[in-house]
Amino acid sequence: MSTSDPAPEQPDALSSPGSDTTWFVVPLFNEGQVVGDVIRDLRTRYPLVVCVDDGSEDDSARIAEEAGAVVVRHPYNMGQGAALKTGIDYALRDAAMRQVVTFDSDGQHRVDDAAAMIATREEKGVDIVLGSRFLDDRTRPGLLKRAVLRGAVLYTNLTSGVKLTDAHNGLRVLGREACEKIAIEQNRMAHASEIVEEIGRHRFTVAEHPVHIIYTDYSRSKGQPLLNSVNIVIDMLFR
Ligand SMILES: Nc1nc2c(ncn2[C@@H]2O[C@H](COP(=O)(O)OP(=O)(O)O)[C@@H](O)[C@H]2O)c(=O)[nH]1
Ligand SMILES: [Mg+2]
Repeated sequence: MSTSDPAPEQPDALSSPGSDTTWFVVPLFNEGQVVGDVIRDLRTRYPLVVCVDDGSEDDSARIAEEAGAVVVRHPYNMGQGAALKTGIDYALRDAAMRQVVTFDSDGQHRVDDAAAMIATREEKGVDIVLGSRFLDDRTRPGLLKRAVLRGAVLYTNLTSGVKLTDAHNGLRVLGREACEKIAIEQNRMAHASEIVEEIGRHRFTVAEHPVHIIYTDYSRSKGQPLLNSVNIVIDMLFR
């Protein structure tokens, strides 16, 4: 940021319960069009935000930084799984951190849902709260995407022993112990199934929480192509 730019507005750190002990980990790859609004919106309630920029070719990193996030940069594109690992490791360096929220940078996640999930973790006393777009009817993914996501859930429920309704939802709240123990080795999109398998392996307690994933023309044009589910299966089989 140049010295002539105004200092970023300081959000009220007490505005949401847990805001001083919760780090938002935000994977970032070529989202310059939207990431500034996403980070500003988030930081009105949760000031601790780390974006992991993963070799973006646009000005995503600069925009995220100007919006007030800490930005950690990978030297080249390593994948969303690798970015989450980097962001969680960063958050673990804060001794006061009690939980991490993984939150997308493309505007598909709602801060209200994250806040409700943080409250649920507290109320239920569980290690982890996972977002699910299939617990209510707010999210409309389209028939084919719905079928692929359902297939992913069946597969992950079988391999992990954890019974979920949505296995590939990027909105999660992970308590500190889960952050310390869950090993993410799948650099790319198979990390979502891997996280659920790790939850099963460590026997962490889990609650699901309904979330609204917002599908826009922007998110559809940029998001993971359905064909990528084939790559995910291959990644999982040959790890
Ligand atoms: N760091 C990093 N983030 C990524 C990568 N690919 C996607 N993302 C981010 O991860 C989030 C979800 O990715 P997206 O492609 O929208 O997946 P979808 O919503 O499941 O279709 C978004 O915030 C992206 O910016 C990547 O290779 N590296
Ligand atoms: Mg997306």
